Amino acid sequence: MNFDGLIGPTHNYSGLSDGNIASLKNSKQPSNPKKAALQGLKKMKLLMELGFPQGIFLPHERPHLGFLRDKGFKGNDKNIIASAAKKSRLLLNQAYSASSMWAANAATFSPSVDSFDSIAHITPANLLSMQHRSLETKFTYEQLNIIFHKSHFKVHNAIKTNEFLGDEGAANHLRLSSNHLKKGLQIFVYGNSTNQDNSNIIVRQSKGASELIAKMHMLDNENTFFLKQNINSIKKGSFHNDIVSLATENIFIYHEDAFEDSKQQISDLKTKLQSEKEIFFIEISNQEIPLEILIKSYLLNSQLVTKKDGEMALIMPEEVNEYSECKRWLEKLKGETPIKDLRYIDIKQSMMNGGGPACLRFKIVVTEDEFNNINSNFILNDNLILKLEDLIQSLYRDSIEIDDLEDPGLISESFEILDNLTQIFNTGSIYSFQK
Ligand code: SUG
Repeated sequence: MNFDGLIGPTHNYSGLSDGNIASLKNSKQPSNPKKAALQGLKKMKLLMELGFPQGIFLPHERPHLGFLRDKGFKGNDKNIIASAAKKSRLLLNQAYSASSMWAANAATFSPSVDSFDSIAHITPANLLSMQHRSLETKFTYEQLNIIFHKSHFKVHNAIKTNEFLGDEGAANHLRLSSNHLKKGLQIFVYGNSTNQDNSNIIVRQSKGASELIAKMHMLDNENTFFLKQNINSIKKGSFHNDIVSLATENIFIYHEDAFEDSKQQISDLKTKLQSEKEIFFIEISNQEIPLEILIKSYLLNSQLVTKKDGEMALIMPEEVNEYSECKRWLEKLKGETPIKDLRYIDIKQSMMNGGGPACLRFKIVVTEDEFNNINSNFILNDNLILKLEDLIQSLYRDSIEIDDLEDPGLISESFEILDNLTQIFNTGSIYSFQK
């Protein structure tokens, strides 16, 4: 099942992510938080229609006034925003980012079947490479603990070492198995040993962090693989691996330029696989789809799911339709694999910040017993959808320009929405403004 991040009321475009083409290109465009949240919900509804249980994460508290206080801004909430607006627009924008919507970066998940202790492990991402994203870690940890019961899930602390070991969660983590609940090969995709190795390119995932996670998650060496990204592909805009490769069960699709020394690494990876079922290794060549087009279209930032009848569905952003190379390749894919059901969805508001369908979700693999130990308040049903749609329609703004972040009214508006959400989800007081 998947958990999607409900898009928060301060969704905006402030160009905070170096190396993320869409974030920089759309910087300072007006955003539409109402539309964004409804688009996100519509994607969740589609998954439910396809027969999957759908979880949801609450948005994080924004503006993050604690962050601005730590940076030295003083006074009441309005004073803090006013002085940040005067002294550092960057800090103000960071404090207002709704980036927790991209749940693929919330954490790394390992299913219980893969771990020595037969417990499902979850480690929140530290997101060290981007200041605005690093603000997510603390609340993610708290929220994961509210959702996943201790009896069946181990929620770890995020990686924190003296070295700069960046971790971006599931966006750089793949798993291959003959079937979700069978033991699988976990693939940790990394950019470099530390994030500082390449002075002018931001490499978000470090090998060191991935290794620590594999250890904390009690994974078997035999069923773990560390796969190095191709630095040129990062340079061209693949800031997370989930833009140039994807895996679900026995399907692994990747671009020929996604990984360094690809032929060798893929061959090493194959020797580690002990699956009784055929594993499809589908490499996209530059001739089929040039890397630049793959990155622009977000074709592989899609959700690949196995439906009850065994057929697989691929849920892609509408933007894929703009590229004939992608359409041609998809027809071939349909002919050669169990992927038969192709869906296109409109999540333009998220796409404009570099977030496709796969970025918006945190994928987990659970047994029935584990599923029953997930806080059911965070699992969507028709009634909850209606309540959320109603709240979004009535209280979310339909436009935020970058200067609106100075508007003192946005603080109370945002907190009112979050307060309503805690009532809908029955969580009690979880945000700092409520304590
Ligand atoms: O971290 N964008 C996010 C997009 C995350 C996409 N996630 C995955 N590929 N899994 C990021 O770069 C933009 C924020 C801004 O510019 O306002 C932003 O944070």
